[in-house]
Amino acid sequence: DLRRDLAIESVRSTIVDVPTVRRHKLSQTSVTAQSYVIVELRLANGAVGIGEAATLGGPRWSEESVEAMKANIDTYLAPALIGLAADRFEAAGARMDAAAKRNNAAKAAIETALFDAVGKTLGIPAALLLGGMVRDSVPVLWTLASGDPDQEIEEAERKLAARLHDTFKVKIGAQAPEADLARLRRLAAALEGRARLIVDANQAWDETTAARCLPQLAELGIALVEQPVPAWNIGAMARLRARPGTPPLLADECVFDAHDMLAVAQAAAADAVSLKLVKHGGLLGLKKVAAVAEAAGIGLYGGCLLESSIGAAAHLQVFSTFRELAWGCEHFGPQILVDDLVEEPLRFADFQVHLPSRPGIGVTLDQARLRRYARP
Ligand code: MUC
Ligand code: MG
Repeated sequence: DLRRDLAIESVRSTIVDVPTVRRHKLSQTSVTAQSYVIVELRLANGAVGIGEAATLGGPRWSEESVEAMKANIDTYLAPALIGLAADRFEAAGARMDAAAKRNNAAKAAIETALFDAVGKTLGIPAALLLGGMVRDSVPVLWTLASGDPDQEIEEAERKLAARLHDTFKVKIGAQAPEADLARLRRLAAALEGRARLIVDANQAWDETTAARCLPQLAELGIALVEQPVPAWNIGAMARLRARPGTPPLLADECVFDAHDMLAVAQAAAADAVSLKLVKHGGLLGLKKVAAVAEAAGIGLYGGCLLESSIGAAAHLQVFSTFRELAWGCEHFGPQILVDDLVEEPLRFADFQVHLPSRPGIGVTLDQARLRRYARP
């Protein structure tokens, strides 16, 4: 019977390092390769589901590293699931939470593999297990993060000409605010009337610096400012947001679980929230955070941690189910890697990334590429 066939038989985790096409610089780190844990989860019926946990520069963006994730998946999370029916998604979440605190990216990779395996078994996209699709493509931005404005303008021009991206997120905070403002002035002037700009400071500023710089960003036409102050400082986000001349604020590192989202909503500390599997612990956790945001009138933004087509496809499955996704998404990750990990990469066209139509999360792991990028 189906229940017995769906029993989780084994979980395999592999660390991979995939080089990026250029250096990607954030306030707290800089990378030339992306490291992921790829999960392959096998059911008794032979179906294999896949999932991905992304990091950015080791345990610097958040506390999880690929090495820690692999250890915790192999030692604690996978053993807690063996024998459970793969379609008991909430029960699997409860078992994983009992086996390990937080470890949200590791849990998300496993839960993604559950949705993929069950979707493949039933011959349906994972989105149908999450409420069903409202859309089959999502507007997708590109991130400018070399730190060199000449290179960034040239890169943006190429993306615009290819009709791939017309919104750009600029990573700021790695240098003095005045240097970033000068850089943004150049980008805004070069792209005026043709592209929309947002910025992400990755917690780099204190409240005083943010109070000084935010009105200048608004004057430059910056449409959204992501996590200008440290994640713990929700009070500062709320006070900044209440000041006249502050552009809309996007919560990123300050919202991991639904309780964080509730605190941000109660403090009126954000206009939008960046939704990411690595933060919310899985597709169901991501939907719960989104529901709290929706209840508070906070807009949804489809966030990323530079995932490959595996992680991006998983995000698209859940993003496709939202009635409103006001700010589109940023799943440009597959395009910044020198190579992808799947047989058919996601399709980027007309400023959108398209939901794959195959069962599960919709992509197939390329075993040869997995071996090529696997850490020895
Ligand atoms: C972040 O903080 O948003 C997403 C895109 C990017 O360039 O960095 C990441 C993480
Ligand atoms: Mg961010």
